Amino acid sequence: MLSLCRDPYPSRAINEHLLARRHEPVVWSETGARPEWLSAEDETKFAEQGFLVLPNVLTADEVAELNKEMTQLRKELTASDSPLVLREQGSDDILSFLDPPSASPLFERLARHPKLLEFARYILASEVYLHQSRLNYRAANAQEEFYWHSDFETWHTEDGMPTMRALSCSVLLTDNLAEHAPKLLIPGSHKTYVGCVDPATCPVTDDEAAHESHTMGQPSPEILSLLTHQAGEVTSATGLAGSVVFFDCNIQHRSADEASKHPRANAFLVYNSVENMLGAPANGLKPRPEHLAHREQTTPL
Ligand code: 6CS
Ligand code: FE
Repeated sequence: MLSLCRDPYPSRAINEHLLARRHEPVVWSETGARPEWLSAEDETKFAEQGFLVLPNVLTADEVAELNKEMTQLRKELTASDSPLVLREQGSDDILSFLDPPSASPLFERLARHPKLLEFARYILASEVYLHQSRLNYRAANAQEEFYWHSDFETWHTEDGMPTMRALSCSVLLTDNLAEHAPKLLIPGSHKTYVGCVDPATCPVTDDEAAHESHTMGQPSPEILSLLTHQAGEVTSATGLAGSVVFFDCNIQHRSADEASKHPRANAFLVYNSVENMLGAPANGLKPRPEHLAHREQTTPL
């Protein structure tokens, strides 16, 4: 008897946007095993909203040390044509540096920060490894290019990540307050999976806000207004340098509309459960390179 292995989270090889119920819990552990520094209220906030801002995870000295390291890395990489360096569109400004732990013992140590690992192991109820990491730097007045999306939609479709058993940590290396054009989020949107049409086959709707440069994995304006209506608001994850913003892998987020006159930087670390190793990408896609989606470097941290 042939069993149809239907993908519960189809995307891009579909001819209209779709909504699917999330099949997995947000918090995989039993509450009893919660780290002593994580309050029941913060756990509930993460489960319900899909994100949590934890202040003062790093000391001012640790932040200063990481900023110094980041400046050094940016200097070394300015002229580099390495695929690990992503540049601003139309300029040479470095936008992101992929896999910073591979180039810097300081960022390698950051990826093993006890609080990050304790949170990830608790929420994902297993040992974890780094699926991807990047050092994001936004120069003052730089316009970001990310329209609404779920990272899980990319990681499931392009990297073959089976289930929603991964989470991201944005370690703020500079203040990230309202005036810094912080990332926007739709609270609660992590509970619904949005399958997106491929704009190449079905042009993105005339929603002028849809940023050209990042077109894959964009929900339709109708679905976005539904999710925003359910949430009651669009919010942003703000915090001072040294804070960590934890995100569920499936929360809808985008970069702010307006640029900021302040530079801002964060280390973005994606922890995946060792029970959720990458399989084949969807739709016959070729696997992305190791520095975007770890298939070999999967030793538990
Ligand atoms: O392609 C990725 O994996 C990345 N893309 C976006 C738009 N967000 C996070 C993720 O690192
Ligand atoms: Fe993203």
